[in-house]
Amino acid sequence: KILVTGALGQIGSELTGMLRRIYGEDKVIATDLREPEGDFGPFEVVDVTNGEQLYDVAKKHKVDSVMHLAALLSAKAEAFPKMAWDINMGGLLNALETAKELDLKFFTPSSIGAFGPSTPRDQTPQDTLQRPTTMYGVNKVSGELLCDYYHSRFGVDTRGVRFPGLISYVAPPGGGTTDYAVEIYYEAIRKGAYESYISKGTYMDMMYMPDALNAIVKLMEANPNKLVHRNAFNIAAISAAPEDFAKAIKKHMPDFKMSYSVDPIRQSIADSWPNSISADAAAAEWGFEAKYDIDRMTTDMLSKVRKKINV
Ligand code: VAH
Repeated sequence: KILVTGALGQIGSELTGMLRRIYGEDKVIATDLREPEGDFGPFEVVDVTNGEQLYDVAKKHKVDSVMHLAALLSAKAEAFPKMAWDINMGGLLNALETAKELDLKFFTPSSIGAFGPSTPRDQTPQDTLQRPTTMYGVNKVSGELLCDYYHSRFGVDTRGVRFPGLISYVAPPGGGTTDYAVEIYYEAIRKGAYESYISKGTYMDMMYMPDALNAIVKLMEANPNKLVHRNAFNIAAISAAPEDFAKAIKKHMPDFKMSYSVDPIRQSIADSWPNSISADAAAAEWGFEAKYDIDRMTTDMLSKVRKKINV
């Protein structure tokens, strides 16, 4: 049985559905700060900064794995750095303590945000300098080290991936820097135009949600003896700048209009991150591969978003 924290978030909402399809609805306990609307399957309200509550729910449902996704993303963390530390690090420590006490398998994501301006920018290697300049990045590097520590010191089976910016249509991202790459599809359908808060020529690694979800399941099912790394594996799919999304959308909507109105805060975060990262270690150690390039993703996103806002 698997406990998911942050189950109503951008990743959590889709991961919960996928895990239930694979392992069975009653095998996945979804948790989040607030009750879901409508029928959502087995669910518990959990505030990950309340360690006792998290432990009690994990024990009550006799889970054997934790997928810890509850966190503040980069832009929100930069606006509320103290709160970000409390949630991102306090929540992680509570989840790791629960995993240690109950001997649970453990997944939590890191991010390309775990790298900083002094990190090699292109095809960033798996093992390299990590001096991020954002609170989110500090949380992600600290989280990677904490998860490795719980593995080496207490034998917890902790595993993680460094996610690129994730693009999806089920639940919106909240407070990220890469959210423009999701908004652009909704605005293209709604208005045939998008004003990007990230400037032209700003490359970041991006990934379509199906590739991200497959990576999580594949890593968690990988043979632990083959893992040289654990927290956290670089994974990558699409290195793109805003104009690349506009170009891909124009293949379907020739009249789509792209404009720019840069947000200095999120631009400075984006500028501190790599242009592209290397997924060599993930491919070698557990067979990671991405299936969606920007054109295949755009075709799917436009049709799914059109259906969702039933245009
Ligand atoms: C964010 N979507 O923008 C997240 C992610 C790599 C970006 O960490 O903060």
